[in-house]
Amino acid sequence: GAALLTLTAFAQPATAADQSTKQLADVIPVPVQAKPDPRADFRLTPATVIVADRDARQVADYLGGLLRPSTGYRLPVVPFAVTPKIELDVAKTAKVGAQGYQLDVTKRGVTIRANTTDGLFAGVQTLRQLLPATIEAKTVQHSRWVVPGGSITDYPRFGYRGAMLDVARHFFTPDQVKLYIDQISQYKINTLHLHLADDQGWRIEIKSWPRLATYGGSTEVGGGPGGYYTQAQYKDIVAYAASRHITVIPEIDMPGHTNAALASYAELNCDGVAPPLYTGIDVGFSSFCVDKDITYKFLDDVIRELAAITPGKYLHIGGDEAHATTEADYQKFMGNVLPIVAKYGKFAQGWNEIAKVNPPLTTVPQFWDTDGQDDATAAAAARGNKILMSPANKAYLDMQYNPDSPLGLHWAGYVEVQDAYNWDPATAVQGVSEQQVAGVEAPLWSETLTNSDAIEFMAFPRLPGIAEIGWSPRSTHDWNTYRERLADQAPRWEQQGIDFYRSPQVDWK
Ligand code: TNX
Repeated sequence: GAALLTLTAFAQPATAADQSTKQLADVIPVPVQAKPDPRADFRLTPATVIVADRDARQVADYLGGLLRPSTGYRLPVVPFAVTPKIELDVAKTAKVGAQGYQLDVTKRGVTIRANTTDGLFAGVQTLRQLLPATIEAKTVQHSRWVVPGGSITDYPRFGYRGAMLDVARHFFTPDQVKLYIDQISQYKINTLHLHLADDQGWRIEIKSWPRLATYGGSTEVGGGPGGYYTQAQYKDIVAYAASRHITVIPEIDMPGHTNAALASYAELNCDGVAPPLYTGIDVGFSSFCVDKDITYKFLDDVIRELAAITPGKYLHIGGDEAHATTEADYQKFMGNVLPIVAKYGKFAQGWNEIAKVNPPLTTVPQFWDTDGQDDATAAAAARGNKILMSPANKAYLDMQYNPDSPLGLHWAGYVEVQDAYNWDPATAVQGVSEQQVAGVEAPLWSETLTNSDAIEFMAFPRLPGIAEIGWSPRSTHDWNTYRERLADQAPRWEQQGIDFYRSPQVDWK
């Protein structure tokens, strides 16, 4: 992206080609309803102000931060309505619910109204995509900043639209996590699930068990130096995510995927012997000692400390691939741990294996299978648990696109851009219907990924497809129109420096 950024920065003043060629619905995720009014285009000029009262101030500042570098305009945030304006208004807004927004574009300005600041933020992401791609540049551009006229009414199909980042197999720094937060938030992703502990690394400071981070976090897949977040750094990531209207859900995987913890404290092992740190990519060989009291004292401490620094309602306790734990032990273990989560005021999320233990109805099993079928998940849905959809052969961003992809795994198959888009959460799992679905999540496991370029290459362009499935109405689902809107994102990603995969399935702009 850097080379192109320079080119664009010195490009000639705007030609007709970059004037208001945008259509009002030319957005990902595609809005619920868009009524274009071609006589009502709005042109952003040096005179434009951002109108926002106290409630809308944070989103207004964020919007100003997006628009100022490339326009070079002052775009002051003012508390009174003057024109030309972009007005952000938290006010009772019919039809759009807690996360939606109403966006109106006239010659005199743009108004975004929402019931909540989350809704305003979503509306700002839409406005951003309605401007020319050069709006994403980091230096002043000579573009005509035209927003197509008309009205959008928009709200999500599912309340939960997530991305997961595995910081355990390879560690990613707070800045790398923040960059990903910025990238995913443009597609109205509202949850970041951080996979904080696995066999290869423990990535969060726990003050009562300090060796988890200092020793258990000291390496990663391939034997590199690893790393961990101090609680202060974690809180800073959580706050940064909140500023992008994203809730962080931290995961400590258990009872399997626990070698890093077992290596850090010998007393957590049934035989009292700490195994060595692990830097390979096998799964299913480790387990907490289900019959030892210290296991639950330990988990009480971990969950207490993690709950205290996590404002969101959910803690993810993993539960997947516990091949080194017997079925009876798994039941006993989860029977002991789920009440600890509740004791610290949180609800549990877990991989779909957790459905086997008849968890409280507030527990959210996350479906990750590939065959669209799991009796325990269907039974949990029938009891009233909401199910989160991450079918690995559709939603796993760490799957290779094709056999030649330089990064990724393929145990769930190859997942091209069209595969990641062409599925429906309401029919993805037998016995789980639309009303029983919490939403969608795109997990990015990091066995083969070591830096932000790698994250970007795997997430883009598949993540926007998952985001659209989670947000846009079922009736809008259409690969042919989607792939055209997706092609339009490419110049934005180039401006943003996103190193995306140029799938041959899309005619990139
Ligand atoms: C399966 S998905 C796992 C992870 C791996 C991933 C790689 C799941 C719940 N467990 O431990 O990282 O496959 O794709």
